[in-house]
Amino acid sequence: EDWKFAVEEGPGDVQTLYAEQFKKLIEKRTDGKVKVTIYTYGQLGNENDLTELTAAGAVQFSNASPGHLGTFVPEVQVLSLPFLLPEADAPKAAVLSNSKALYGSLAKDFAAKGLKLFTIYPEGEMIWTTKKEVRKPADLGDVKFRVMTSPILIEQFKLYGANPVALPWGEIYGGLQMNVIQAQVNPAFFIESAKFHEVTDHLIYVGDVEYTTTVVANADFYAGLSPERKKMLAEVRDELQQYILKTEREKNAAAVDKMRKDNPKLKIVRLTDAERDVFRKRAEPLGQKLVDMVGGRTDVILKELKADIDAAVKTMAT
Ligand code: 6CS
Repeated sequence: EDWKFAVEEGPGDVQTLYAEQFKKLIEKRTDGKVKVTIYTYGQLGNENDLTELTAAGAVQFSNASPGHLGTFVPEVQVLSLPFLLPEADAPKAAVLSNSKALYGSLAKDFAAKGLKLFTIYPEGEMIWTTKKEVRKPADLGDVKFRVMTSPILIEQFKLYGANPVALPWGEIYGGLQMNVIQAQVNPAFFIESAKFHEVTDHLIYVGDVEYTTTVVANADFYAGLSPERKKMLAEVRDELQQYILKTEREKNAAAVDKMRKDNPKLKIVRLTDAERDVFRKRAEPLGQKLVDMVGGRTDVILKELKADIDAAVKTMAT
């Protein structure tokens, strides 16, 4: 048996490291009966192409980050809302790994599109890279800001005062270089590996949102697996949640050090609490906007997710 696993990132990136560890564990546990082949970004298409290929059964597993998947499973955009997920690592990981709102309610919307929601994990704090210092919405007035392709991100950055443009990530470097866009947002490891710090010179830490990704399987493929295979996959999934958290943290920390060395002119800005609160206020209407845009069960999922978040924060604070 051959399982294809397509990721949205390049060699050495977080999603690729996850897929490589997945391959290792699956091949070992099946004594090589299952062979996993990994496809990195661009080999089979861009982010949105990968989701279509998985839903169609041409690949068995892929990463489908909420930042792009909103064009296909609109309800997943609840995960893109800023100032929502817990900030502390433990409750954040707990929600992403186990939330009923996500694996019960939201998973149904995945299933309706032919996708089995396999797991969700964080890839790091989103950091803006810009060509000038940005501390407040007025600084963004003349900034064409690249965002991922989910529609809610356009709304978010409009509320923030920018001029957002949705693009696949393969177009970011050239766009920044040609000054077609002046800013983009991604976790540190990705900024470093895609070299966006060569074509922007400010790293702005806003502290508004975590980059999350989902791993999906083709729904029919998954439904057709034996109970033993499903059990194995569940165990591998749990093992990998720990692995990827550690990996993601290490990679993000190392990337900031490397970027500082590569570009001594790089200016690192962390918004103060007061500056951050201005963006938080701006983002307040976003949840309702999403509910209005998507409809369906989005309001229910969002309410349930907020309850799961509150519960995780409470339990883990004690
Ligand atoms: O900015 C993007 O579109 C890409 N960023 C990351 C961290 N992973 C893949 C995604 O497509």
